Amino acid sequence: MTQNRPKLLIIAPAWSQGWWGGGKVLAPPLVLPLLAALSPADVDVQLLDENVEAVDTNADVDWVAITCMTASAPRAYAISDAFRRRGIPVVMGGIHPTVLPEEAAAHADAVVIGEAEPLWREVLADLAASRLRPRYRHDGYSDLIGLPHPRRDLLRVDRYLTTNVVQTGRGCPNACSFCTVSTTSGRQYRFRPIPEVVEEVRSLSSGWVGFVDDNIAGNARRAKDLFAALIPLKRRWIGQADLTMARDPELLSLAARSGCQAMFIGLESLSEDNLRATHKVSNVGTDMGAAITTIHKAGIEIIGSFVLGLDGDDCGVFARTVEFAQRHKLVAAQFAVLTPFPGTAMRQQLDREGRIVDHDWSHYTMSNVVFRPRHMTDLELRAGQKYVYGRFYSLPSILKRSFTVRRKFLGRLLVNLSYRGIHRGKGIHDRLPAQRLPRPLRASGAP
Ligand code: B12
Ligand code: SF4
Repeated sequence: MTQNRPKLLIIAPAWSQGWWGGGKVLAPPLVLPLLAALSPADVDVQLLDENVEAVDTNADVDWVAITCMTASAPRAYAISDAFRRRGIPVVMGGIHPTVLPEEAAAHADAVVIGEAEPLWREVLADLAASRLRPRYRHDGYSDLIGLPHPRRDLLRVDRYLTTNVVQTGRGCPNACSFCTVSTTSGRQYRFRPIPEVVEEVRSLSSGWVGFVDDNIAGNARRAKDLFAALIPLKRRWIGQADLTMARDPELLSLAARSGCQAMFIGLESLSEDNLRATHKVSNVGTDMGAAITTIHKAGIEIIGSFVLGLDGDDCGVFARTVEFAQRHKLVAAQFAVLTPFPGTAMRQQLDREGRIVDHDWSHYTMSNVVFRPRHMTDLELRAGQKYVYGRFYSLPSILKRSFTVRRKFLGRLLVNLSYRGIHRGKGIHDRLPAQRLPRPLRASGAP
């Protein structure tokens, strides 16, 4: 140790695509300022998000901690190896090491399996006493009571569109087969006490707030209490929810009155068979178009998320999906290539069927095809995603969707132009071979 206050560098490694253009990134990974806040005051913490700042593996630090998602795992391992070659101990945690601790252990002095809250101080105490263990695991999940406010002051605030990211709860009772959340965060909602959330939101700098809960409206009673408590704060916010919120007018009204501008909603697939097969229970049997209209009428925009390449999809899925997204005037949309993340039921299924063809985690970005689709080729799936993005974020489509809600025209336009920038500019389709749309897209009637 170089001095009395050990220097801890906490790193979020970059993933291959980056996430936002124009020199700024949408938002920081919440885990960075959260880990800083959980650290004792006698540790000198520095945060580094490689998406906005380069990592210097010769930095003058005593300890390194790295958070890791699947797409950033190879980069995390490379950074870790470089620090460890200098004899600096590295602790690794996050979704990917939690699901694959043995793999991460080959690149770290310690792997934290699961949530940091119950373990982090013990890890740091062991680092200080030079008795780090190779694994730290806490059975169960933290109760989310009394969490410290994340140390947003340690972030490069100038590099983000906002640092106002807040989590009010964790866990999800559903188990969609393509999703990691129920594996890593548990199948029960856990909620922070509402007064603590309100206090944190009140403490934030001006501007909009992003709630990173997987489904902020999943438990209607709690959501109503939360939204009611947020109303006096007069903040504008964006969150994630599911379509079931359309069934509850009171919930919708409270969400809108509390400042909800838009919800990121997993629409996933227009095929009922796909929804059933992937256990997307919140959408099964739902008239998605009607639900979208109801949410829009409450004054809440929808950023839709779709998965392409599910087993029920043929090449007609591309035109159908983008037409639906345009017809229902989604303010923005993400069209992900099905990606079998480790720890998901989808991966187990595709593995059993011998259909996983690419094991390079850096390709697990939802814009590469790493498995063999059932009713199309991998090239068709990649080209199909490119076609969908190109059509949804074409200027005529943007203008058509933006003009619909008069008072929100400018906001819609800006959001769309940013997304257009991401999908056209900075690499999301860089690896797609230049070629014309494949046969089935033409057959599906796509222009
Ligand atoms: C908000 C969010 C985003 C935001 C913000 C991302 C950002 N800058 O952080 C946006 C929309 C930009 C986004 C983008 C993407 N996301 Co995202 N995202 C989320 C979401 C909903 C919440 C993440 C969050 O902030 N959680 C709160 C923090 C506090 O939790 P945490 O990071 O898990 O950390 C806890 C533990 O894991 C652990 N821990 C984590 N790291 C470490 C490190 C150490 C040392 C220790 C001790 C402990 C520890 O302790 C923490 C506290 O308990 C999650 C779903 C989820 N529930 O995790 C998906 C999720 C993480 N995203 C996912 C994906 C795939 C992506 C994209 C690749 C999608 C895409 N193609 O665009 C990109 C990649 C972006 C990137 N690498 O930065 C997947 C990851 C799957 C996987 N196996 O990797 C998830 C799990 C969603 C899912 N349904 O499967 N995402
Ligand atoms: S996709 Fe959404 S509803 Fe399904 S398990 Fe993941 S977080 Fe829950």
